[in-house]
Amino acid sequence: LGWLVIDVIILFYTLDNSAIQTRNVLRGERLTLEKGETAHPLALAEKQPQHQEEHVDPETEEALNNLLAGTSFDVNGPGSNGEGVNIDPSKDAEMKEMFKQNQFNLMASNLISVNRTLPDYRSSKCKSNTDSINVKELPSVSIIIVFHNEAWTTLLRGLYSIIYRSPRNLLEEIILIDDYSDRAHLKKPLDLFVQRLPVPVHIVHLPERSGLIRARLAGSDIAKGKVLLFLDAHIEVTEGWLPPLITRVHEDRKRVVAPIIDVISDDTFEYVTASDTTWGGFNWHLNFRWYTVPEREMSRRNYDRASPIRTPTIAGGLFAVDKQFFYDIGTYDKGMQVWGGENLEISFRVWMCGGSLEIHPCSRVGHVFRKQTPYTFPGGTAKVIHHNAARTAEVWMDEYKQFFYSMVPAAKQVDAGDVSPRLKLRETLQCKTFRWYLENIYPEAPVPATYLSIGEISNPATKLCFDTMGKKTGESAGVSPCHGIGGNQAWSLTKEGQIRSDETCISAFRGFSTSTTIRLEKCTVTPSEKHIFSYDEEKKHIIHVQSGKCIAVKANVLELEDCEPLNSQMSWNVANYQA
Ligand code: UD2
Ligand code: MN
Repeated sequence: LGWLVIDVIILFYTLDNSAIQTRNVLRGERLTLEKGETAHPLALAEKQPQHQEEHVDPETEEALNNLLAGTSFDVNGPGSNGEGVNIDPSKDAEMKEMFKQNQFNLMASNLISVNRTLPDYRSSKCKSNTDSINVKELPSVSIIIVFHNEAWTTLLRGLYSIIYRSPRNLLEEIILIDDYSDRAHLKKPLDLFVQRLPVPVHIVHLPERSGLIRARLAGSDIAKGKVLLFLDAHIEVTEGWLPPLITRVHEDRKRVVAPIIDVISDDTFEYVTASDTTWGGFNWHLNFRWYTVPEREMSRRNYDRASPIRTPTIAGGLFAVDKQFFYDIGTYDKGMQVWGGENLEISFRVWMCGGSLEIHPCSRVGHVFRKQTPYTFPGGTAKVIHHNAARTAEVWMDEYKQFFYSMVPAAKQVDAGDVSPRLKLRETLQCKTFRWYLENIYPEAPVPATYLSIGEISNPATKLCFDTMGKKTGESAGVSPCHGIGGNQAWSLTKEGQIRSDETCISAFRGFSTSTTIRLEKCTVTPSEKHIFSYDEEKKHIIHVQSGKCIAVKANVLELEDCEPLNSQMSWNVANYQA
């Protein structure tokens, strides 16, 4: 038995070495893989590079060689197995300077092999489910990656991870859309480099800055695969990531399916797995947000953590969709610019127009989440983001767009452009209402499906309004002079009796003193008694239902007191109140 063990160890050792050589082969020589062949490194080792005549100008060749000379292909080098890399403090200044280029630690990325190893993060259930998929029966996939000024090593690491970890016969092609970058490495050297990869890669260099939405459409328009799969340009896919996504789309072409998006640290490039009980939602700002999957959805899945999560929204960057279905439901809104908003737009549209959205917990893709965007927003960052979000609100949110405009008053000042073609699309597809979406798909949403008011809550005597003062939880709820533009003074009284501003609720809090203060707390899906209030329109009282006491303004904070009809500090106007 001892010898057997040693034999096995030696066998693995040699296998591993040949894998390393293969990966080196990919550096500079042209390899082609036929459909049906796998791109596994060991299979590639058997392949002979083809020495075709290339007519490459020497300058490009030299530029590529220079780039590759500075590129690590050492699978066992720093960062292998998904580990992070720490930069020596002596290089701190240089590291910080390089960080600015992409808003992630480029120096760390450049030290890590572009084909580094990653652990197989899947549960055993996921593994066996995926192993039982017959890949030959699945349709082919066009992977579409758009980028503006992406770094060389992150882009390559994404490409290698796809090539090594995807069944070759599923991969129709990889389409790269260069959204008018101005970095030399993304031009001719990249063109030449991708020709040498063992799967077909097409590059389109867009003649003007188009934004990620129109860039993705440039990709989908030329895609030959039956399924489209969009990815950001700074990702790494993990073992077994592809078949589960494609299987779900294949079984039902109206499903749009995303992987779990793991975190590649922007600081060390460590691969950190994300929770498998997280789904996508959104808040009043129309920001995409991650939330814990509610009990309702866990039980629908019979508590099977390998089973897909029906999610209200997707983050937007990584998802698979049937190409025909993507076109049937109106691709993207071409009126959106640069970045932002398209993720909620496609999420609302898919659900409201007869499709569904899923997160597949057996598919994991790492993504470098950044704290800031590194690139320019032609037209101004806020303006672009408000423009895109306003288009989503105008087309899809019906009366609920009020929540967005109350919270983000600046968005009202921005020209949303012509939304009539999108409204027409909604009409043609006979999509359901936003209320239907909130009631049936996302009852946990911070935007309440049924509400009695939306707008400011003001005390006429003092001209003070309920105000979160930008605080979230644990603090006394404040008031400040009414300014009439919403934002921190935007509140909604919901049918259930919550008084909420986005995700923050007011709550009756009885501390050690005899008085009861009103505090800010995170809203819960089912409100507890401390969160339940009612409005007496005649007396203008806001009453904490359980105690029967009234909210009064006292020295710039809110308190609960015995209700008195003549106390002007207990008198409230609730904007847009409708019982
Ligand atoms: C998230 C999504 C992203 C997109 C965005 C909202 C994930 C992991 N990422 O932001 O895909 O849905 O939310 O719009 O879900 N790019 C261009 N042209 C531009 C701007 C960006 O090609 O004008 C590229 C960029 O290089 C990148 C991709 O679009 O490859 C997404 O941009 P990002 O990585 O800055 O967005 P992210 O991850 O913050
Ligand atoms: Mn990204």
